Amino acid sequence: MSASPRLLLIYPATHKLGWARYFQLPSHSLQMVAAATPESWEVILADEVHDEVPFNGAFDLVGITAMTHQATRAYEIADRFRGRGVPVVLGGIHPTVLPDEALQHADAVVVGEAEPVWGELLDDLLAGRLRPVYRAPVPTGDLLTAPWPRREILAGRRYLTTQTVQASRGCPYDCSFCTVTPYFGRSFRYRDPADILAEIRSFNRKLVVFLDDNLLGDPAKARPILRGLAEMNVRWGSQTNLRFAEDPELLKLVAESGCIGLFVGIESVTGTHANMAKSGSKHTPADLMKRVRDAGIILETSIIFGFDDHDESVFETTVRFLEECSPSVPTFHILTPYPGTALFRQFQEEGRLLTTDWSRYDHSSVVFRPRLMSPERLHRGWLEARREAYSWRAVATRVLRNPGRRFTNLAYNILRKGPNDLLEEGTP
Ligand code: B12
Repeated sequence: MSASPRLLLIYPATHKLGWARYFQLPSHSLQMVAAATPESWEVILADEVHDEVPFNGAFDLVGITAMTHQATRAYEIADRFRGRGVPVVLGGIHPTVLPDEALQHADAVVVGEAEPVWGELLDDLLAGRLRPVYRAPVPTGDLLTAPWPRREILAGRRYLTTQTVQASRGCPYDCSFCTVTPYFGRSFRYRDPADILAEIRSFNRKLVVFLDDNLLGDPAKARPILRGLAEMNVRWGSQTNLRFAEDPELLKLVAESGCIGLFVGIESVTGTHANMAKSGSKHTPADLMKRVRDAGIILETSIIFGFDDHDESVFETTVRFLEECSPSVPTFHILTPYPGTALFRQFQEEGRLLTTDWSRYDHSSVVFRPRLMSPERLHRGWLEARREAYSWRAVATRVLRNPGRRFTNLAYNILRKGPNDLLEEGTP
């Protein structure tokens, strides 16, 4: 083994992105693994969105992260390194949920968060006693202690921003299709606000992106962060759910703290999944969306097609609803039963999974048999809804109806419109 052991961390990519690669966010997961790595190790990143994987390089260990849609590519890369005798560790959401599958392509799998087990794994590797599974304890409590990500590993590549921050892990909800709560358990942990704000103060640009599942999910925990942000001259965006807009004072604080955009899951506008468990609200999603829009915040809404009570009329109903509410940037997804979720178990038990080719678990393919329409109809409806929502007329209407940040809004719509125009019919 060399004097300073060398660790290669890989973010697998499933396809080439062209110019769009400059608008991507860097892998926070791998920056956190790097941060948990002792300084005695040299850490090298291969982000396949930007780089070729250095298959012939000299490394003591290769670590690969994988969401489900990346798993097939992650396994291909792992097999090539192992073919040369380089040990490979797989981690992230997919290997955590299916460690036995991942172990067919790796010398070790990290189940759960890296921080509690990564140091031990590296020690074991150097001592020649690597175990197959390193299982982090299921998180408990409400305090998240984590080091700052190691951003130096990103040097030399152009991203939308490298100023990404994670303030919390987990989510208070447990939606049947989502991996987050099965993965993190019911714990919803926030970092100490002083530490979050210190990290943001260390930045030299204005734009900050929070990578949280639900930044405003616990308003009492979010308020000190927002108050701190309001005193800095930053602009930020994140993911959350609409419930925060029920409280006019919280909405005002969010706007005053420099929030420019929020990504929220609407999930469905009809049937039992309409606004999901996140409902219980006295307000309709349409009302909450209007409040956010009036506060000058860009709202990116996510819609899922394919729930069991969705028939062919869902596409038309959804597009009309979105025309009515005019969220700044609507996005559409095909229901995807990720392994580890209640939805996956349900479809497996009902014999409705059409494939376990993980590369197709990307929200753009139909991987299960829908209840009230054919897979082809679901795929076509999704495609047509996207095209209709991104016609120039629809884009112009949305931009005109959103009072705040018209230029950013238009630019964001054009960015989203590009891939929609290129969509092809083809296989569901
Ligand atoms: C931020 C985020 C994004 C960002 C950034 C992604 C990026 N560049 O990494 C954006 C918005 C681009 C995005 C896009 C998508 N995302 Co996303 N995203 C998230 C989110 C909210 C946080 C991920 C994150 O960075 N967390 C912070 C890091 C530090 O935590 P972590 O990933 O858990 O990593 C820790 C451990 O897992 C472990 N670990 C991770 N990797 C490795 C590797 C090794 C070697 C080791 C040892 C350990 C280890 O250690 C880390 C530190 O403890 C998660 C939800 C979640 N909580 O995971 C969804 C999530 C990961 N996304 C998901 C999905 C589906 C997508 C999309 C496919 C959706 C779509 N079709 O548009 C796309 C795919 C984009 C792509 N790059 O191909 C799903 C994945 C489900 C699954 N089973 O695969 C999640 C879980 C959300 C969900 N609701 O289920 N996403």
